[in-house]
Amino acid sequence: MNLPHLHLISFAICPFVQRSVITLKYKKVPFELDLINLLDPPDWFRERSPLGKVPVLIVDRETVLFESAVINEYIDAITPPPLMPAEPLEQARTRAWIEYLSEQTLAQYQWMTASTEDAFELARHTAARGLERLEQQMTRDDHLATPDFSLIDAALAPILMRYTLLEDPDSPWEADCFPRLAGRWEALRDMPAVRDSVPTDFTAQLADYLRQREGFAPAHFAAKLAAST
Ligand SMILES: N[C@@H](CCC(=O)N[C@@H](CS)C(=O)NCC(=O)O)C(=O)O
Repeated sequence: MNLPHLHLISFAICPFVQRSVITLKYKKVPFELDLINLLDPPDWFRERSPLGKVPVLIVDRETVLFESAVINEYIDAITPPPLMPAEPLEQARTRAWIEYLSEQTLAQYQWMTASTEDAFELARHTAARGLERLEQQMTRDDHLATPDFSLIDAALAPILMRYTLLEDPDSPWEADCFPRLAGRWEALRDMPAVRDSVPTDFTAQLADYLRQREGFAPAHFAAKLAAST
C-alpha cells in the first residue's frame, strides 16, 4: 500500500482533531502530528487553514484538507478496512449522524465552558436532550448500534471520553440513564485507537485550558480535574 505523507495539525484537547487521530490509529496509518496553540496560531496555519480551525490534514506536504468528517472519510477511502458503508443511503445516514455528533460536541463544550450558573444549567439541558435523542436512536436503529467500529464511533468517543472524565452531579451524562451509550463507551474506551488518541497528560491539559478561561464552569471543572491528576 503506497500511502501519501499525512501531516495532521492539532490542538491537544480538540475533540474534532481526536476524531481524526482515532481513525488514523485505527487504520494503523503513519502520520506526523503537529500541535499548535489555537490562542496564538502561527502565520503558516492562518494561511493554510481556510476556516482557521483544526484539524487540518496536509497530504503529501501540499494539499490541505479541513473539516474532521471530510478528513476521516478521506483516510477511510485510502486505507482498509472500509468504515463507511457501501450503500448510498447508509453513507448519507452516517454523514447525518456524524453531523449530529458535531452538535453534541459543541453542546458539551458550551456546558464545560459556561460563564454563568444560568448558562451552565441551560447548556446541561441542551446537552442532555441531545444525549437522550441519541440513546433513543441507538435503541431502534441497527445502523447506530452496530457492534463494528464505525466513523460514527470515531465522532462519539471524544464526547463520551470527556463526559466520563468530567463526571459531575450536574452533568448531562449519567451512565445509568444512557445504557446504550454507556455500553458503547465500554466497548470503545479500551480500544488502543481510542485510548491513545489523546496525549498521556490529557486531563492536566484540559484542566490547564479551563483554568485559562474565566467563569462558572471552567473554574468548577479546572479545580475538579486538577484534584484528580
Ligand atoms: N467543524 C469542524 C470543527 C473544528 C473546530 O471547531 N475546531 C476548533 C478546536 S476544537 C477550532 O479550531 N477552533 C478555532 C476557532 O474556531 O477559531 C471540524 O469538524 O473539523
